[in-house]
Amino acid sequence: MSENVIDLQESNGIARLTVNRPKALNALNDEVITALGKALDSLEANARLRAVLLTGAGEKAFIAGADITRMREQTPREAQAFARRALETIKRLERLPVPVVALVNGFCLGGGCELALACDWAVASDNAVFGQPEVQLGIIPGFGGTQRLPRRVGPAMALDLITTGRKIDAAEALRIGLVNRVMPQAALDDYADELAGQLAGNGPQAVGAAKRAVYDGMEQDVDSALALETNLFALCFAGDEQAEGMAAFVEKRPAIF
Ligand code: CO8
Repeated sequence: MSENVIDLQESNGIARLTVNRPKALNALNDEVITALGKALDSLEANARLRAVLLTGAGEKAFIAGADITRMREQTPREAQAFARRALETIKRLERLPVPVVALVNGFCLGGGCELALACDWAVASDNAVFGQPEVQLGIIPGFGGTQRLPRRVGPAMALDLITTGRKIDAAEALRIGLVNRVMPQAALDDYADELAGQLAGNGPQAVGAAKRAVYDGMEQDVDSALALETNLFALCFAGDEQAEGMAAFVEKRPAIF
């Protein structure tokens, strides 16, 4: 197994995960999913972690999908095992208690788009291209796209993208709410650092609770989800962060979490 199909760097609580197969436009295969799982072992054990940036190596692609040359040979059972393993790993990324930002620096197709959908934030370069082209290959999204895409952009637009397989540019991705921000490719890294710094400066317990309220809440009926929010809101008052955040406001100084 190639050791560096995922590159993980961390500085001041901000981790940067880079899928590193630029010759194959960072296509996802078993090795990448395994390496992503190992990187997640390290991130989950990191008490200093405040934010994660996920991107693809090179200037051309974020991730151009699952590796078609591998999938081509798969039996139904192998495809099911691959999809299950990838889904479990992607869910771990989504469930990290810190914000995860997809830095979409080019092609973001198929499984790549599905990985970006599991991130809390998506920031795209203006040359990014998005799509779920699976039906053009005779398959459907298998890394969560049929579920996360409609939750992100609504069922009508999700079905538009999934049943045509058409590609959209960054401007359209922004308009439909698939991404949060678009900027020139040369500005992407600076913006990512600024955003990660901003996210990392907020109360980490509060940010983690906010993620739980949103994701767990979306899986429940509204009354149960609102009760969950109330419980998590109340829990914020049991820790140190609320005291520091509110003291800082009253004392007219930045909060230090
Ligand atoms: N898988 C494997 N290799 C790829 C992939 C991919 N998804 N995408 C690009 N590559 C490779 C190309 O084969 C090429 O390799 P080589 O130089 O050896 O020929 C290299 O990357 C560069 O690509 P291109 O020469 O094609 O570059 P272009 O600029 O001409 O085109 C595109 C770029 C438009 C991105 C084009 O490469 C493309 O269409 N790629 C495929 C995109 C796609 O269909 N993605 C969806 C895949 S299906 C999927 O993701 C399903 C997820 C769920 C799986 C469930 C588990 C079973």
